[in-house]
Amino acid sequence: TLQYNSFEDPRCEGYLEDGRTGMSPSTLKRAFLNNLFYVQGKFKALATPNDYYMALAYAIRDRLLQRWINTAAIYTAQGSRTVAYFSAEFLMGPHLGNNLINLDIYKDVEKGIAEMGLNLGELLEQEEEPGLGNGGLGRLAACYLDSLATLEIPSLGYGIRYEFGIFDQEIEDGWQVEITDKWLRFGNPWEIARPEWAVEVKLGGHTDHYVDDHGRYRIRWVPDQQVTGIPYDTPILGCQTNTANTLRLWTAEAPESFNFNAFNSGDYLGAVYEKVVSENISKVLYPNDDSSQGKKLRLTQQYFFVSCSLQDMIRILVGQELPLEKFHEKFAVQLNDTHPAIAVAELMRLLIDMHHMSWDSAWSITQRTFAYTNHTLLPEALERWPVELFGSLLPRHLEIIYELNDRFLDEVRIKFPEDDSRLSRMSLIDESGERYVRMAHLACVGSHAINGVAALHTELLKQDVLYDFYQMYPGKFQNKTNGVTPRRFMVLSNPALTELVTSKIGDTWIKNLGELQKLEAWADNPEFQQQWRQIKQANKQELAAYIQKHNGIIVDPNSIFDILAKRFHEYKRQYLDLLHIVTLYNRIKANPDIEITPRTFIFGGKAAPGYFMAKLIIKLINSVADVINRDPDVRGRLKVVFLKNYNVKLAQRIYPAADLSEQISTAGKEASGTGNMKFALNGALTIGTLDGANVEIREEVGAENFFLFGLTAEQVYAKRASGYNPMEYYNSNAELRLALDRIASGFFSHGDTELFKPLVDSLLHHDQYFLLADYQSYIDCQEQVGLAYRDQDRWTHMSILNAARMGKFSSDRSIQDYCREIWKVEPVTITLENSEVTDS
Ligand code: B1N
Repeated sequence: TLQYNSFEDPRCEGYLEDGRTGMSPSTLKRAFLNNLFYVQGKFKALATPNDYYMALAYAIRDRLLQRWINTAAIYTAQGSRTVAYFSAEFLMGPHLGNNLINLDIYKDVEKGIAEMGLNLGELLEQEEEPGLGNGGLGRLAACYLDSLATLEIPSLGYGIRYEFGIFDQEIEDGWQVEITDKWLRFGNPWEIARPEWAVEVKLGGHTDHYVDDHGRYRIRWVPDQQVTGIPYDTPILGCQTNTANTLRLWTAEAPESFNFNAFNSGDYLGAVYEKVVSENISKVLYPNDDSSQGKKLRLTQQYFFVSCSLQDMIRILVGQELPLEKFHEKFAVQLNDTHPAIAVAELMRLLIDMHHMSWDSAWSITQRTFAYTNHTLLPEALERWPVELFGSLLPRHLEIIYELNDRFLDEVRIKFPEDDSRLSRMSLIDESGERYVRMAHLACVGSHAINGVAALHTELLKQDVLYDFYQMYPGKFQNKTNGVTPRRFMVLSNPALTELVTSKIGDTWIKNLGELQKLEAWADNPEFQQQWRQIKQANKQELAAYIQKHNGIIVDPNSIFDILAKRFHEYKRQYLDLLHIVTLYNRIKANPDIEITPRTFIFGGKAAPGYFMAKLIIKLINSVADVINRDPDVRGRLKVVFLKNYNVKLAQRIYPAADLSEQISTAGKEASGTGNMKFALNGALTIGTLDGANVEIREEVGAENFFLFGLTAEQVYAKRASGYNPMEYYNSNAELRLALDRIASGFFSHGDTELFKPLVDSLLHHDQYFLLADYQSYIDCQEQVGLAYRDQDRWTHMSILNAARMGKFSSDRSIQDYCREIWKVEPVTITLENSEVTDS
């Protein structure tokens, strides 16, 4: 249909534009109205905001499909080497706005929508975000998919299509309440089901050892359950390229022929029950960040998506008429933490049992296929499965792991003779008490590369958590500092700053973030400084309006917006931020005329539903907010706000409005952090410890543009080793004592001295995360922040330099490093001209 041909847009040069691919404003408008009518079955008089959102989403999806199909066609024709990113979490955030940015039609669409009397911002608000992740780890996977597509790297994201993603957080009486996230309620216009590529996954049962017809010794897995995995594909568009890669997420269903016997014998309910059990596998995301629960359903989820994905890759390989021996040449598989580490045993099983390969060939392919990223040093997050539980679900994999372990420990014995304690430390099976399968060890042994996510983290891995593995395989260890995508976290979320930057240095920084450095030339230009400040001010006003709407609190956009937004965890030390707030409050109470740079303290974040202390900290923040925000003595100098339901959508509002980014974890605990990068990119200054990527951020922006406080990781270890006593700090620091006493006294809990007792006691008697040790240093540093903010020219200068020096923290840089140093994969250019697909 050439009915809507339009040649008025220069981007369309070289191919004919039609109603489904054209990007000129008139074509887009027409497509939008067509979709409203033909897909939503509505016209303007009856349409709801959601109908409009859907109509626009489908109009944009049409534009993606052409790129997507071309991309797949070219990868297939060329047999391109492909990255498979295995992750239990993909925290994508809303798609529509991002796709408009990457197609470079945001402004045109905004204008076209406005001409129809609608508001693009309101339509974007309609999208339910796919919250299929907890925090940094899931969001990193999403940023990496964006960069892979932008860099034109053939890649697939593989994961689980959870029916319920991360819970929605409500606040009732100051407490967190969890609500199920029904993100699929109104349908998902961005995915396409591919039932024709369904695969079967076996579970449970036992193994049979037998001799086959040719007299060969074989092993057969006799499972007692089977589920079907259905892939759902979402296109992942690169920025200003034609590349559209795929995120392939698996849904679990009961097999077509499930429990035929039960059904025939009239046990209808029994048969339906089995269907329910199968479908539970992809029902819900485990809401824990940085901890592992050891639940069988979680292991089932992990195995389910890994098995589906590896079988899918074998289908692709066979489809391209490549032999299985080339699996590692076709695919580079990245294991996003140990959640998919069972893939090591599953690929072995598929190659040996299903495809009759020898152990040695299979092992060589497996090791050359996988690489493993570690994301945490926290002991409670290191995954291990009780051997019995593991064997009841995956009996064949347990045998494979035992065999792998025998061979691996032989290797260790050769390299380190007569060192039994090393053998037991390194074994894939922990046999110190109840026996466990150690997933990090499996990942290390089965991978050719092992990486941490920031320089300090990688060093600590080598010195501590994976010390023995580093001694065994020093060449496997690498650092890959995390990064974030500037498309979503700047271009989409901070359009005013994007425009200002582009007006000075052109727009190539969007795909080459190092170019932001050119802004340094403007850092002291008064006019530029003023524009920079005005934009921050406007962003703060927008957030202030959001706060007023959602919290009913009026905040002052001239105050410092001091923001801590991330998952709640004791090691992230939201509680330390609170101690600062209570200290300032105490100073005001003692001296109502004291000069204090006005601040608005903003918190956002979810706590794992079973994490009592984290939930109590949320309650304490809200309780302190209630008192401080009402107290007339404070006279507007302090405000405390807890923004509920922190997610990608809200994060996009928060970063552009921040003056101060709180990155205050105990040194040695935060593997990297990525929020730290997003804040700084948007011109916030950081107050932080020497932890995770903070170290590198400070290196890049310069020590004079970073508010540093607290013990180093080394000092923390030394203090712990020499016997840390938090009570000494309490006894010797009057302001600290006053702050803790105020909390303990029931002042923030209507006189109830029991409510926050667990929090106060944990600090006084354990203080696992060294809050009291870092308290004074933090308070002093915050004093410096307050002073610096009073000199607006100095502050703006620092803010500009922070943004200008964020080049290193683009996920494009991270992905380029992975491509070069781990995956050995090259870009493939996608053209739309003269392709089979578009000529039809
Ligand atoms: O991964 C992020 C890092 O920037 C953060 O510092 C790190 O805390 C985070 C079990 C995790 N590590 N481990 C997890 C998530 C879910 C789960 O079930 C562990 N998340 C991180 C990206 O590198």
